[in-house]
Amino acid sequence: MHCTRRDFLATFAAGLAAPALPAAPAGRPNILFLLTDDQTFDSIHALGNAHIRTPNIDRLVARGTAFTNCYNPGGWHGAICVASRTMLNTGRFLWQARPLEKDRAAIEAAPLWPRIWRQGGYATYLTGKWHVNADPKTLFDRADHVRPGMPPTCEAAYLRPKDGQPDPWDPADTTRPGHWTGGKHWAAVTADDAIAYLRASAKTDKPFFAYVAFNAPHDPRQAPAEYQALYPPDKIPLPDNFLPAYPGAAALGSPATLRDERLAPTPRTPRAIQTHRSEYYAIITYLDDQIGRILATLDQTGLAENTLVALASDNGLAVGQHGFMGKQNPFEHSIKVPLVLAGPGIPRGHTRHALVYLQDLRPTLLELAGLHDAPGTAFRSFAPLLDPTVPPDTPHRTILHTAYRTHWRTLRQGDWKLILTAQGKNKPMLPRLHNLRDDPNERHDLAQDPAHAQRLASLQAALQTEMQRAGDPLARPRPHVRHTQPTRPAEDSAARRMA
Ligand SMILES: [Ca+2]
Repeated sequence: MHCTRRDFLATFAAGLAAPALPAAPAGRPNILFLLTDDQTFDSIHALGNAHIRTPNIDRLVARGTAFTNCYNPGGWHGAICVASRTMLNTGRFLWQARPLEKDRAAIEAAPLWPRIWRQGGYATYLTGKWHVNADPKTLFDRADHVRPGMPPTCEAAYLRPKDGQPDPWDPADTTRPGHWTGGKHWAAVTADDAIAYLRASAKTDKPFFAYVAFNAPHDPRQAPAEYQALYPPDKIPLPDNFLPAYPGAAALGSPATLRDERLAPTPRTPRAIQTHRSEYYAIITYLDDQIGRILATLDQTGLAENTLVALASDNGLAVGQHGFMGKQNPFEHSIKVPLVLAGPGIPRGHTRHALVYLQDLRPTLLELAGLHDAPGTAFRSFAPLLDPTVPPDTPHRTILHTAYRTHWRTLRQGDWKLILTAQGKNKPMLPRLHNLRDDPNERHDLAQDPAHAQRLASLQAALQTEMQRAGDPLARPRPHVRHTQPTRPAEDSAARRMA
């Protein structure tokens, strides 16, 4: 029987009005949240990358709904993961989440995501990367193999390969640190943990929220030799936005000395980029197999029919596009992530192009489970878009902006994308303008084209408004705005503090 999301919610909606429930009624969905690290949106075969093999994620896409325009709002330092995961787990937008990173008491007082699930009657579980300044052992009912921001690495993994020289790094060498630390690849450990948890949970009636956070495919990009053999570097196509170096990389806050950028020598060479992309694809295929083992366990245990699966990543990655290796730049490859939902009530084989923030997933999953996010959250549920009768072009956010330190801001509206780059104190930010429909790889800057002058001005004004609403420290003060438009209290007070 086909079951829409509304039908599904109706089956367990009774009795959910109270904010804290002693026990979840039978029939509420389990939540399996699969979070990967540094996986760009264009890394899934079924979603358009013909060169990569992801058969298990492809099956998830086929039985679910994929969101093709999912963005992380940005970061306040090079570790974009921290910003992304702090926002997801606190429900606060970038500039309100930033002070929490160093303030354990403040973050513990925030409406943390796992705590909301627990209060809603869910068993809560974490395995893998956390990277949020709050104690996961007290936040989750159970936490296994809690991992740091990245696996231990070593200098041999950097500034390689160099043309004309032997490569000092072998991604399949299990005696190296990185994901091999401890003897078993960390992605396999995470999957083993998740599988054991699912098997145990299948024997209980309590619904669960399992936060399964792989360190893969974050560097060092390692995978067993048979996965590496799938991707001979000389067969990997160079991206068409390949550049030996990005002019103005330092102004964007991504100089060649930044940790992520040091992974390959500058200027980038085709061989270096083909090698890194080969290793990136190999670890993603290995990750895909681990995800496949977890999804098979859902089927074997009978949990699949009542478990909502969400797959996403914390941020994207350049791996040789626009001259960058890392994720601290404003281009789509680095700010846009995959997002797939599947399970009871989720339309099969659907694709949504609406603009969403990754962290909109937080209230969405809560809503799908009949729970409410904390008042004042900066993020908004896109659950209404999981109704197949809602027209395909229905928007979620008509406008979406992202930011990185004082270096750059982006705005997306329809097919258009504005990038502003800082040029130094008291100097206006330099614009770039792209039409993503005609130019998805952001190669043709239209900012100086007089034909687009009016559009450029309008997007710049819209970005300024978004920055003001978000409490962005670079936003110009907004006169009389409180009399002309409603703002959320948290944003408003944050804006005053920043001013
Ligand atoms: Ca990351």
